[in-house]
Amino acid sequence: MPPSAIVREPAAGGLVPVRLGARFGSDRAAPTTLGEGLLSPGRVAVGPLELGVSLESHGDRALYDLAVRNASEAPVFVDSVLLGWRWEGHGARDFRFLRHGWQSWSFTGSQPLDAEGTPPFPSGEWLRGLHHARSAPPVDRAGWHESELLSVVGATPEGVACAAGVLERGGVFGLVYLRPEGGAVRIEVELVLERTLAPGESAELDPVRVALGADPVALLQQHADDHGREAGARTAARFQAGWCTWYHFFHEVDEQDLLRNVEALRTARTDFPIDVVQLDDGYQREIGDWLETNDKFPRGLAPVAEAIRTAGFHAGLWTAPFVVVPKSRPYAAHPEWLLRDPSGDGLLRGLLHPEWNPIDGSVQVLDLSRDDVVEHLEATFRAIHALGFSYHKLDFLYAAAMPATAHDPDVPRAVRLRRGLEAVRRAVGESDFMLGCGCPLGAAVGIVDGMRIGPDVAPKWGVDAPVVIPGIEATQPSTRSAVRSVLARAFMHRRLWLNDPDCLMARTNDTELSADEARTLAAAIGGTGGMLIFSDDVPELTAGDRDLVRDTLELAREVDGLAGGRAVRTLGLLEDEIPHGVVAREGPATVAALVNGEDAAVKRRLDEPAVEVELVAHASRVVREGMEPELAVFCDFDGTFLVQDVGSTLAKTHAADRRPSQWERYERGEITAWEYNLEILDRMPCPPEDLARFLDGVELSPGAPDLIDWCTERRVPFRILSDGFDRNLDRLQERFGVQFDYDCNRLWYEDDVWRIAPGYPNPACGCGTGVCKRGRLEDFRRRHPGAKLVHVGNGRVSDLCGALAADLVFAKDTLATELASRGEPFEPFENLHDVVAGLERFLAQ
Ligand code: 9PG
Repeated sequence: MPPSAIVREPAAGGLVPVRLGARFGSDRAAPTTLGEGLLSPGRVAVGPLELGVSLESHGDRALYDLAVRNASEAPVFVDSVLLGWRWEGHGARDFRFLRHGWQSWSFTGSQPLDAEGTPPFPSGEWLRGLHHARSAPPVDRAGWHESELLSVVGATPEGVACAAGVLERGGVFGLVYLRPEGGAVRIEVELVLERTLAPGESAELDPVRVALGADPVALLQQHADDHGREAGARTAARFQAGWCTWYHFFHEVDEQDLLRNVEALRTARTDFPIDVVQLDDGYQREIGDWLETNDKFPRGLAPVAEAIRTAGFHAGLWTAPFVVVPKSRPYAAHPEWLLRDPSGDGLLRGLLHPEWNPIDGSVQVLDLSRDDVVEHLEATFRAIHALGFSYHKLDFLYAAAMPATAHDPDVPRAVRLRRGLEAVRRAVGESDFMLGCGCPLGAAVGIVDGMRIGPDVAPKWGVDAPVVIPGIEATQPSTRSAVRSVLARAFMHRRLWLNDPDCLMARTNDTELSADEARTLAAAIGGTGGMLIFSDDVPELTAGDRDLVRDTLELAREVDGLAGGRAVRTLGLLEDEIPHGVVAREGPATVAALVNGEDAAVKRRLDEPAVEVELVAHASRVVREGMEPELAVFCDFDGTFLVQDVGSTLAKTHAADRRPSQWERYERGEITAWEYNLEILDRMPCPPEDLARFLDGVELSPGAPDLIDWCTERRVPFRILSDGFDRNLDRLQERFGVQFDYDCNRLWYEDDVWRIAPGYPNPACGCGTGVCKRGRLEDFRRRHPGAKLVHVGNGRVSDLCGALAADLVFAKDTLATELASRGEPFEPFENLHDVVAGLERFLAQ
């Protein structure tokens, strides 16, 4: 093993430092020089610069912290800093590497590490700049392979691999260059800064990480673990299930299409247990005018958000916040807000989009180095949030970071993008869900909750030859390309954010996808455990299509539940351009999706459980083992999981006048439990601070966390069923530091009053509540017929129908009295410690 290696691993050899370098020039416009020094810790002089290198070595991995200082008497433009190693001592000769793309849609898949390097881009610098941090590679990179943000390179039969990358957080763009050199591999990481430093001025750079090991996928997972931790990744959002307008209606979407689907989703809640309804491109007056609608949405956005929310969903809105077209208001009012092209002669074109700009297709880009632009963005998103949208799909984000002439040239491109994302976050608050799309990945870590990790899906497998654009075919909408990136980037899920694999299209009508292809998309989405958003015209779905949506939702949720969503491993990552699938394991549970992205039949195998399947072209197979629960616990919230009853206490304090008479009406059977809720709580004017204060005073029932732990340890599904409200449950989970799945009603604050919507009403049941607990138990039983269902509750209103549908009931208070008077069996309990003890006894029988 090489003695001077900074990272070593018994089988995988060592990484020997080769060079430290910087590209610099006298100013931004001047040609750059590549200066070199030794890659060693300390202060290293490179031309007029002093590079500060600190190295933390941990055996098989190392972290570099870097700073660059202008040690000269004149300003220096720093284009980039680079670090290089030679990977040797592993005995392998034939390598493949992961070419990882710059932004969501850019090509990500494995390729052979041949001697030619990345082929020259065939379609010009501007187009290359849409998918690469650099619109042209430096000439000395000829013969090198290029990957963005990170890469892993490995040799399969030898089982050796090396990962390298930048732990970006919006300071620089990281690039990884690789090339074979005899039996060794040269690996260089380059940090693109593009900033002028005054004499004596210094800049800190995002950290660089390198690691060696036997398994390329494990290396990527550890790399992303460290990246997420260093950059404060937001990985804790609940599983996102939703519906989106785009992949059925595209630009043609109108208010009626949306409302029809909201209604269909509301009435089919049990078939499609989703939370988010997201309106995509097509509603806005012009690109850039996000608060005004076109004539397909004649009433504006407010009624749309209202309709989505009263149907019980979170309202989601698509925007492309950093781009504008000439007909938009910001463009007309503030030409100075726009980025100019790199030469400074004309405006920068962020993309060509004839649907957005029928005149010449050109779309311009806001200059986020300007404070007034940042303020404009913040105001826009404050208004979107105030309209009631709490899920934000932020699209075409790369445009903000394209090479351009900006108002402040020394705000690096990654920082421009970061400033824009931060403005949106400030505006929408901590609890709204931000989804990055068309986004350079590293710069968004720590700000977005979700990230599109592949190109657009399409209702067809490949890209039709006449529309192929040379150099970016792999980024153009196609299900094949989406599947490739979704499988290859699976390791990022819940390490950097929640992965958004793009939408499921389950329809068998109105699509060019074969049944196998639609199922392969579903297997890739479900098997990787990312977000599940489907995009079909709901009333048009056949029973079989609906089953595919439901099954995929279930699969994705299950996989996301394994090892905190971090159990997924890509299969065959470095073997073919399209990986062979994914597998997720925890304890006795295994979920795998075996995928054939090729155009001919292949065999795919799994070791544990031993499975070998022959898959025809574009087909897939989902394998589930050890996933069937034997037991599932459904627990009421108010008065059961919680000591207090939030709803009835609020009613007592804030609707004291109306409460007795409405309760009498309920007792006489004139109104249902949900109608009682509407009478008492809907439009209640209690200030949010009062509600927050009240929630600060409630307590968990003794044993509540133990019950959750007991279930988690035994992989027993645990679910809160509550006729209370999501907002309160969310707040209390945060306050108590506990996490659980729940089905409940919706609550939001709008125009100074509280509004409510039912979660899972069931007119077929006599309970009349917003969440029919019997309905939830029966739905679970249909899908898991072998499981024993446990219900824990205290009330005779919402808990009774659930208790009657369960195999084992823990009851207290009025539920116990009611069951006793009916002669129904139950176990009495005082607190949730008793329930844990009772469950132990039940299992021991
Ligand atoms: C709405 C769509 C959907 C989709 C996004 C994004 O290069 N292009 O011209 C290009 C057009 C559309 C596109 C990606 C690239 O899709 O990913 O989900 O929201 O915008 O216009």
